Amino acid sequence: MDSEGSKKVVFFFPAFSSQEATAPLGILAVATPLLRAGYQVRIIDSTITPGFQQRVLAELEDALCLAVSLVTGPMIRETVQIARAAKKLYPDKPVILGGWHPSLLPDQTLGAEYVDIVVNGQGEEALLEIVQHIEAGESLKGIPGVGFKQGRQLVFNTPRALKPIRELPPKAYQLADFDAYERVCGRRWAMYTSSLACPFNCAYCTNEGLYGRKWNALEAGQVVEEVSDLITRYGLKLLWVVDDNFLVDRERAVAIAEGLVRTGVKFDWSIQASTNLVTRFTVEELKLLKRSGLSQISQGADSGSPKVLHLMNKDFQKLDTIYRAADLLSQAGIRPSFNMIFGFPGEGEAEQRESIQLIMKICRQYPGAEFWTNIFTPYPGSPIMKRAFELGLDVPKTLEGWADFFPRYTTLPWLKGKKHQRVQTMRDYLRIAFNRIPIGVQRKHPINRLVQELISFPARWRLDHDVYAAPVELWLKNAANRWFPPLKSKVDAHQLSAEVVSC
Ligand code: B12
Ligand code: SF4
Repeated sequence: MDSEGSKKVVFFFPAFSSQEATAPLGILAVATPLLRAGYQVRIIDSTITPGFQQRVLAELEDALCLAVSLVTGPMIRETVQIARAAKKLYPDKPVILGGWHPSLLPDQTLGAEYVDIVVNGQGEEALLEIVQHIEAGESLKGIPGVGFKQGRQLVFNTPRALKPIRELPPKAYQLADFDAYERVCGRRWAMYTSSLACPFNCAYCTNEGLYGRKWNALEAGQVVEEVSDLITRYGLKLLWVVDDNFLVDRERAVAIAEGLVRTGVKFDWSIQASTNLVTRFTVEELKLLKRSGLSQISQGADSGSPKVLHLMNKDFQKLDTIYRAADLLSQAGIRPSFNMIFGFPGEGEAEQRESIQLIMKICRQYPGAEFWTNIFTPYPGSPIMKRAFELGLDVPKTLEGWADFFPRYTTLPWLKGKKHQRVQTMRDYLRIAFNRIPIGVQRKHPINRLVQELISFPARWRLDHDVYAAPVELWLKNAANRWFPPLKSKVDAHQLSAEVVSC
């Protein structure tokens, strides 16, 4: 059967190499206008779909097109695999790429021979218009935010103006197979957005490129209504509000907490926010947020060095606010979760020590606090890219090349060999020195847990004294992992050392 008269759109979501599996919000967002316009939508997420390639090809047989959502990094591997297979079997069915990577590098992405169309930025209206034009056999010329091929020529229409979140339709959560995600991840959870953009512009962050800096948000009442409906309808235990900076409007945050407490819905939720905004709240207000279910705030502490924070364009965050945020959140019973970045241009061993000292101090003083570390990865579209190029960074020239970008590119021109090894070893010791709670549930073998507990003491000593030679504890940990693997690892995606995004 061909696609004559078809009203079907097939979405593919490639594995993002993380245990934190749940429904892809980008696809749920762009699916709603299609459903409203009478199109059928199929989502194939490789993380929960055995034999995903055959499934995509089978679904495509009577469909109009294939649409893929991806960010820079390992997701590109399966994107290329599926797009190539689709083009081979159905050369006339357009392959559309949307999401962060195509938005930040539209030219290079469209340059791949197996890509027909790219969407730059918000996709709700753009994709609907594309699909309607494909159905009608019309050219895509003039559809804002869209790049396409005309013969061998790449054509880019004018950019599409950003829509504030209040004007965007709700996400199509009804398409998500939460049972399947729960089987893979071990936890029944979903993502949700209540605001867009962030008023700041950290040098390593790509957000301004896609969403600008004009923070805009849903009214508290709408958030309360949508969230409580989601939790009860799908039996969710956890909601991760993936807003870039949830706490920009203090009164709105308090009103959301009050509203959620009033509904009586019981669930955990977590947010991303910068420490300077956390410290504007009183302990009483934070306790109210806690009563509403807020269990964790993920914050970009990023460095313990004022010099590096300045280089990161983070003067809005003083070191003191990191300590105060840890203190206030601990008093309120909300887990303070911090991200740290090692290897930012300009950081040396002295600054790395400052970061380690910050982590050690906070973790000792506030036992509930946790730190997630990353080695700096320079992403296209972030303000630091210019400096990274000056320092000798070389980036891939093709779409396929970016598949290995993360984590391979954590070996940087200014952080390689022994320097890189040292940072990796420090991070390994930090992982065992203090406990952290990932979203994905992986039940450790009891012996493994005991080993981890025992080696946490020497790990802390090493971090205190800056001694990393002959890392026997790490060998022990690896051996324990090999001999006593996690009790029930159902994770499909290959696990990397990916650690949460910074805010
Ligand atoms: C949730 C999230 C994750 C989750 C994903 C969970 C999941 N099940 O999907 C987890 C924790 C796994 C994760 C991991 C990582 N993430 Co992440 N993540 C996010 C976050 C916070 C929200 C994404 C989201 O769903 N947003 C809500 C949806 C509705 O918005 P959206 O994705 O922008 O979608 C819109 C458009 O992009 C477009 N669109 C999206 N898909 C499609 C598809 C089609 C066909 C079309 C037409 C349009 C379209 O239309 C949508 C609606 O307007 C973003 C930050 C952000 N502000 O978005 C970072 C972000 C996407 N992550 C980022 C990074 C760097 C990572 C990591 C590499 C971090 C790390 N060091 O470990 C890892 C690695 C991922 C991997 N291995 O590939 C970067 C990506 C930069 C880039 N160049 O791609 C971001 C932008 C953070 C940042 N500010 O730098 N991440
Ligand atoms: S890292 Fe966080 S605080 Fe900084 S600009 Fe990006 S979203 Fe905003």
